[in-house]
Amino acid sequence: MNDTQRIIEKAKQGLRISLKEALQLVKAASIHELGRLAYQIRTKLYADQAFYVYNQHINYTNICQNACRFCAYSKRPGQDGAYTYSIDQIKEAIKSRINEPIQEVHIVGGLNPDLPYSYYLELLKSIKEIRPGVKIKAFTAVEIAFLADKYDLSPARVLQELHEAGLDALPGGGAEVFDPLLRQKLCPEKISGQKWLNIHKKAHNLGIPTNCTMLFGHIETWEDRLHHLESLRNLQDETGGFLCFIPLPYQPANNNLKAEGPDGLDFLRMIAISRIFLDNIPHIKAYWVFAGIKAAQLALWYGADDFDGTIVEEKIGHAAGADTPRGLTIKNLCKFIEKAGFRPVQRDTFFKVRA
Ligand code: V47
Ligand code: SF4
Repeated sequence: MNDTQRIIEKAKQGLRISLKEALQLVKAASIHELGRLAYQIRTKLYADQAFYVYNQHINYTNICQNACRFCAYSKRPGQDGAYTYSIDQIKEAIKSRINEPIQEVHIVGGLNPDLPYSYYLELLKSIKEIRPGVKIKAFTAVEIAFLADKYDLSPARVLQELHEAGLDALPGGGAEVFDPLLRQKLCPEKISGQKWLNIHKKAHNLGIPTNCTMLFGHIETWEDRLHHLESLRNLQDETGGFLCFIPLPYQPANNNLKAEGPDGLDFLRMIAISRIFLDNIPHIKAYWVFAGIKAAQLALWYGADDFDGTIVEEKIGHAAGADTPRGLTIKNLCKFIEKAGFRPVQRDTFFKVRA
C-alpha cells in the first residue's frame, strides 16, 4: 500500500488526517479516489439526502469603505450604481414574499460609513415583526468588526445587541483566505484572519451559530487552502459553533484581481477535500449560485450535502460575472437535486429538518 492509499484507508476508518496528509491526498490521489472517499463520508452521515433552504437574500447596501480586489459588488459613496435600501424598502421586500413559506432571510452588505447603528437593529426588528417565525442569518464578521470599531463597542456587545434584536446566525462571508501575506494582496483593508476567527468564536460563545467560507481559485496555493481549513477545524474543536463550510469559487469578472477562477475539476477536488478534512463541521455546501447548477449537482457526489436555497436576489456573485439565475423556485431547486440522484430535504438555518 502506498502513502496515498494509506491516507485514504485512514480517512475511510473515520480517523482524522493531518494537513500534510491532506496535501498528499489532493496532490497525488485521482479525482475518482478523492470523490469516492468524500462520497462515502457524506453518505454515512446523510444517506441520499441533500439539504436546501427556502430563503430570501437581501444585500442592503453596496457602499463599502473597503476595496477588496476580488470584489465587483462594492461602490464608493456617490459612485454610479451605489445604493442603500431604506428600512421601508426592506420591509417591502419582505412583505412582497409574505405568501411564500420562507424559512430564512440572509442579509449581507458593504461597510457603509453613513448608516447609523440603529439601522442594523431596526432592520432585524422590522423583519421579525413582519415574519416572526423566520430565522435571520445576517452580517459577516467583517460587518460586526466594522460596527464595533465605528461605535466603540466590543464585538461581543454588538453581537449580543443584534442577537436581542433578532439575529439568529452569522453567514460565513469575509473569511477569504486567512494567510496574512495573501490577505494583504487580496483585501488589504479587511480585518485579519485571526480577527475573523475571534469574532466567530465570540458568536459561538454567545450561542450564535455561524457558517464559514473560503474564497478559492485565484492566487492561492493548495497549502494556503489547507492552512485555512486547519484554522477552521481548530476553532470548531474548541467551540462546535460552525454549522456549514462553503468553499466559494472565485468569480473573475469586473474586478481588479487578475485570476481565472477554478475549473470544474478544481472545484470538485476542493469540495471533496473539504468533506474529508473538516471531520468536525457537519455540512459542506455546494453554493449553486457561484458554482453553477451543473457543478453543484456533481458536487453532491463529491462530498457536499447542502444546495443552499431559493435566494431570489443575489447581487455579489452576479456583479462578478456569475451566470446562474438570480434565484430558483422551490420546484426547480428540488428538481435539480432529484435529477442529480439525491432526495431533497428542506432544512432551516440551523439545519433542523422541517417536520
Ligand atoms: O464575503 C466577493 C465572496 C462572499 C467574490 O453563510 C466573492 O450560508 C467569489 O459569504 N468571487 C459573500 N466570491 C457570499 C457568502 C455566502 C454566500 C452564500 C451563503 C453563505 C452562508 C455565505 O462572497 C464575500 C466574499 O468572500 N466574494 N467577491 C468574487 N468575485
Ligand atoms: Fe466591501 Fe465586502 Fe466587497 Fe470587501 S468583499 S469590498 S468588504 S463588500
